[in-house]
Amino acid sequence: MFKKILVANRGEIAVRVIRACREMGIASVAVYSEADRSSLHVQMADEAVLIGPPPAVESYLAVDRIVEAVRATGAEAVHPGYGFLAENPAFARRLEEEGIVFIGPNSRALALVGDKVQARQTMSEAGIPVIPGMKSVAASIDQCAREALRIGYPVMIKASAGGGGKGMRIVGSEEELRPALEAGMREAKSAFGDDSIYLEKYIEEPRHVEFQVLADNQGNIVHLFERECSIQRRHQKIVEETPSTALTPELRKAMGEAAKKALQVAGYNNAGTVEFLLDRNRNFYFLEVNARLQVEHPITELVCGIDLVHEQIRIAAGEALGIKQKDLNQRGQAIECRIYAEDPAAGFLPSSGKIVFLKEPQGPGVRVDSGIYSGYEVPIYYDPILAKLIVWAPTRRLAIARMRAALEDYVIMGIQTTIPFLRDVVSHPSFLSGETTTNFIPRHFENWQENRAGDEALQLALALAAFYELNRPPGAPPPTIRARDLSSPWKTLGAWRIGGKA
Ligand code: MV4
Repeated sequence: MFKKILVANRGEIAVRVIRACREMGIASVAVYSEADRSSLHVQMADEAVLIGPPPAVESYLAVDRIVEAVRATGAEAVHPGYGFLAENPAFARRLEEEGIVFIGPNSRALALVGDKVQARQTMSEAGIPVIPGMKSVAASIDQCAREALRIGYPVMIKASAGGGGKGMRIVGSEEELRPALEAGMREAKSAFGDDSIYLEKYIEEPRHVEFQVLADNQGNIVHLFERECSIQRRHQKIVEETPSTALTPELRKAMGEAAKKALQVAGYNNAGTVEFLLDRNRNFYFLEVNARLQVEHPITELVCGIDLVHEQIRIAAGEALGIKQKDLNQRGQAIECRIYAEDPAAGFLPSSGKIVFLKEPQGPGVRVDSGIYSGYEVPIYYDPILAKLIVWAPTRRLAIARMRAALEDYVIMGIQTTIPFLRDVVSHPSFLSGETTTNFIPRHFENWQENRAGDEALQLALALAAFYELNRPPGAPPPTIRARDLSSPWKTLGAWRIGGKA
């Protein structure tokens, strides 16, 4: 087993990986930018190396500086977390060449699944259902027009280098095709430096259901069932849960087998996720492979009783999987809400500044994967995710009740967060009934505004408490506001604008 691992990331995911290292008796090395000197991951790691200025290209994306930090600290392996260099084949290859273990898939498999057209081709040849569409990248507008007629409108334009919805366009008819192709290619070029595009049949109101897979270096492979991730806003996931309300045991089995097959034919190892779209008739189609530990991995951990980061590290160290498919099952329901530093009442504008007061929820079945603390200053440079609130309960009804209670208890003052919005999302009748498609947020939460408590005395009391907290002398006790004193204090506290941004 490794003695020392370098974590090439920041925020909650770096903290998550550092915790796993500590549990496994492995020393951890954090890397950080000048904007992250006082970040939680730096405080929690055994060692920390400053790798550059705030912009990610000069720090968290700077391969040479990360390799230098590995050399300087004597780490044997690198965990990339998600984002940054996690799915960069050149980074994985560089580490392979340097004799450093990349805790993730091999660079060949990474390159294969990162090319959407090549991945589609590979999966289709392996008998995995893919969305009807073109077999290779578009060569001309005329070819696209012919292919679109064959596929049948509406069609969707996608970037081959794509992902994340960039360069995507829905085309309803032949008249719209040319301008949409031109716009899609322009967007793909500027986002990925590659204007290759292709066409697929447009699936209306799909669900996004993904399967977690673990594959070791000896050829053993298991899936850890699905995550339902349909509740998204502009391709950013908001709420994820498992099991999905859409799957039957038969469908789950077929999709799980397809997910394993997909990674097998790609020559993949370590943890990976296979994304599928599910149409109204519950046909499933391969969408893409996420070649990393995902943000929403904890819900799988809670229902399967497996620590995915421990498994990733063991696989990377060359150990054979100790888990057999027949021993895996889904127990209860898990739900995750992503807590972002964004103002949901102002079009999800990023919100940065000092967290002047923090109270994280706790209780049975409540897990908070967090990268923040009271007094922490949220920098403007990076992804706005602050923390993830994950709950587990024996049933979906109880899990929702637990999530609602935990969101009520969650207080972050000083910056705006998505917490008030999430409270409304998990309370929505369509969420309760499991009617979660990718149209959920646009349909039910267009132009969301918080329904603030009208009680002015309550608002004043909370403002005073927050003011006191901001100016509290050293040694003085923190403000206490008791739930029984006020109707819904935490809800209002969480929403109250404090700290210069009001
Ligand atoms: C689609 C689709 C409908 N039809 N492809 C969005 C992100 C990218 N990875 C794939 N995406 C989609 N591809 C076809 N042929 C609808 C989406 C889509 C979507 C997919 C998953 C989760 C949320 C989504 C939100 C809007 C559109």
